[in-house]
Amino acid sequence: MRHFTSVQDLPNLKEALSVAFDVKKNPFAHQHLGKNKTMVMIFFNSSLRTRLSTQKAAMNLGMNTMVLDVNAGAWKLETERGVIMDGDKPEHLLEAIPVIGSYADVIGVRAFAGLTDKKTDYEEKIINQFIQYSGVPVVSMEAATRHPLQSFADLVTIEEHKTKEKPKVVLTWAPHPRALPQAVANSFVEWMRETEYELVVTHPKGYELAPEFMGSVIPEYDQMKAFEGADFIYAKNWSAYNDYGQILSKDMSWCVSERQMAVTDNAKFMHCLPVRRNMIVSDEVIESKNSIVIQEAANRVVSCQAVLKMILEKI
Ligand code: AN0
Ligand code: CP
Repeated sequence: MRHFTSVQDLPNLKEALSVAFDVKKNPFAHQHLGKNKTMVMIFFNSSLRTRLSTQKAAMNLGMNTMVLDVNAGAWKLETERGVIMDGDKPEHLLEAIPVIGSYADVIGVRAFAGLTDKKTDYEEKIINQFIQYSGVPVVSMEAATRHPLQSFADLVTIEEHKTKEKPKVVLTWAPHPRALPQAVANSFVEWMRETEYELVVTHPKGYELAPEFMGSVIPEYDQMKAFEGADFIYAKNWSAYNDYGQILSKDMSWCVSERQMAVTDNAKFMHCLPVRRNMIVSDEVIESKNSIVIQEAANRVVSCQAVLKMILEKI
């Protein structure tokens, strides 16, 4: 594997899972792979988990790490070609990328959807330019349409906690005060569709995800019905795809509480974090013994280490 931006980049999902369980058991067994190799992490957006877990994964593999927050201390970057650069952005991405590439053996990039222009976001312009111009392997740390390191960690977490071979996994929309990208939800659906699990997606009308992610999955608009007999509840807010980037509902009845959890089959509760309590999920549910959000976040090291290991083996 050279770049990692989606589940499709993995040579094989089952093998990737076994690499993940192996690095979880033996985190320091492959330090020779990263010796004298440098991971540069570029953040266009904030992060707690991705920032720390990616660094930790790289360090476990013996790599050195460097982190750059583009919006805190670096030159502001112009991303459009052809612009007369007489504004507030002194540097162009087209110089910045190869320069960063010259310092790095692997680059991690976080560049969220702008949520103003669907075409620009869904073409994955920023991360694709890193792939095209950096000369080194590129790992998505959440791009415009996907968050594959998160989905991989989610899959590892479900594999660890499932009590049935084919658990019922429910992705539910929940309200949020700000417009958020569809990336986590898109990616979760994309990864779950690669498994044998029963996947149900529930959201208010208008929040349909892009058809290329949903495939043959039909949304269930009745949240209570979707939750019936579920083994895993995966909550997430996203803004509308069709009315691109819009907030169409703040219906608080979609906030995951004991009322909905009661109709599940003792389901585990998951969320990628950061989560707004009592918007997305009630205090009671996130604090309950069925909440596995911390284990899920811990597995971010595991998914990233598996990905970096597979990349380093090919450098
Ligand atoms: C981001 C999102 O929804 O894409 C990152 C989640 C991992 N969340 C927020 O901006 C709150
Ligand atoms: N889940 C996740 O990616 O968290 P951060 O935004 O804090 O990195």
